[in-house]
Amino acid sequence: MSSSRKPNIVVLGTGGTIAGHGASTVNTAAYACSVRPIEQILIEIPAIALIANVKTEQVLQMGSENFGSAQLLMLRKRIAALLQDDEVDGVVVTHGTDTLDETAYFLHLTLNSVKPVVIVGAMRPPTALSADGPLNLYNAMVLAASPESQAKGILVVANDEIHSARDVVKSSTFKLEAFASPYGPLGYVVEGRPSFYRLPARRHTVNSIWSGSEIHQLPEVGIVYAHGGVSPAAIAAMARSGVSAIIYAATGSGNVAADMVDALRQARAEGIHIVRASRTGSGIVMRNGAQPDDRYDWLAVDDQVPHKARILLMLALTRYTATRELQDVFQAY
Ligand code: DAS
Repeated sequence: MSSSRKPNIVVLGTGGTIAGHGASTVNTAAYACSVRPIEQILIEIPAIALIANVKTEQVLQMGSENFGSAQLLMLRKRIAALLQDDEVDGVVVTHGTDTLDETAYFLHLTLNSVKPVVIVGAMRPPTALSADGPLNLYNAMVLAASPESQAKGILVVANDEIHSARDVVKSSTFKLEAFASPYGPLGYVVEGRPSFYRLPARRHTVNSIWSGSEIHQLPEVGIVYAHGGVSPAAIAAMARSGVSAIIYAATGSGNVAADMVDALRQARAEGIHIVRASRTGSGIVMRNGAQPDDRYDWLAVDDQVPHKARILLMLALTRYTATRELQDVFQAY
């Protein structure tokens, strides 16, 4: 891209609160989601035309709580095709916030390009007082248009902060600062200028083993959430549902109640991979720490939260079946 021309950015609209509509300006919880077309959302932010040439595509119009493997694979395919086009300098995806962190991580692990890809949503619909969508989207465009964003993996921008797709998690039901990373944001966007202070250390995009391959289908991986008095029946039911792996969102550092150990070992004996994760939301679950993973042939999640570990494991299972190789994936990505 020559410095004299504005970058060409493609914005893919998928729905969510950023495309919502409330009956009144005080509706910040009860409003219609996924109704405003992406073209209209952009028209209402004229400052964007000053920083980029914009094309839009309405690829979906639905709440991200409905996203599954089909939507992830479709988005990856479309974005990959756009990134191959020499005329496209970057891509922005507007997305519901509920599973935005999962989609962002999936793309972070599977896109084969150094061009900026930014995922953005909003916690309030555009009709609400102090709506956050317009500035979030403007900041996403700034990032996608900036050469500084290249080769940093998929970025999520929210509430002025730039997050790595690997680390970011939606961590509030309503606050504007709903997106957080356990190690902090990579940087900020302020008044149309991105400032980066950190880089993701783990493998992504062009250095990820999945970025070069076609992926047509993802295996089923389920999550079982631990609690006091949790029933082993939850594991048995999940195992019967036909999953290839179960992520057990265990208590604390990956502790497994005595009752549950047998059920998880039984599932493993039936060929289902078992991953010990934690429901705490941050920190490491160490292999052979709270449980003898080597003896049970289980996996330990390292530091990923259960719902993002699920994305990583679905991809890992497209390549590997051996416990050792799957464990290496958790340590590398
Ligand atoms: N329904 C939610 C979603 O699409 C709303 C949101 O965008 O926050 O994820």
